[in-house]
Amino acid sequence: MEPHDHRRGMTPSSPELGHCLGNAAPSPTESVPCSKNLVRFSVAMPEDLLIAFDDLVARRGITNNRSEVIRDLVRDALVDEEWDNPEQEIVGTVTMVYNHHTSDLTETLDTIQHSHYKRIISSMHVHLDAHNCLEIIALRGKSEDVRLIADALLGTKGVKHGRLTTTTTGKYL
Ligand code: NI
Repeated sequence: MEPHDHRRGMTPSSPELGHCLGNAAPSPTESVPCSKNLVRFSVAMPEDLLIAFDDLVARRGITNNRSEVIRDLVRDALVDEEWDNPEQEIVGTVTMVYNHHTSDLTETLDTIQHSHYKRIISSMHVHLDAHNCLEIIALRGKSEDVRLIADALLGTKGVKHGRLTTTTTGKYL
């Protein structure tokens, strides 16, 4: 697979990127890796959308500011894009809760996991009480494979609640 570069060939001198701030140390409110150049650009949006955005920034706490929240949103979009490519190597976690007394359930979940041991890189089992179990499974592989494994686990009869959390290897962020 082609290594993909989300910067799409733009360099800090590209006019689209505006003024490059160089490697100056970030301000206390800017949590940006020092190894990456910061570039300023202006954004136009409807006023009511900006008001709603600022409310979102405020809800994220005092360490956040517009720039940090925009960076997070862009990274979220890029991770979603990685997942949209079935061939892309991604990372995800499956979280599920089930009653281990349910007939065949534990065995079925175990069989699925053994069938995909190369893609399941870690798992944690928590006995929540006398009946309920919490299982957290970390997966790494092509997004289509990870989705299939997650669907098989979460679709197993008797799983009370479960969710696939989609994240990234971090290589392209
Ligand atoms: Ni248990």
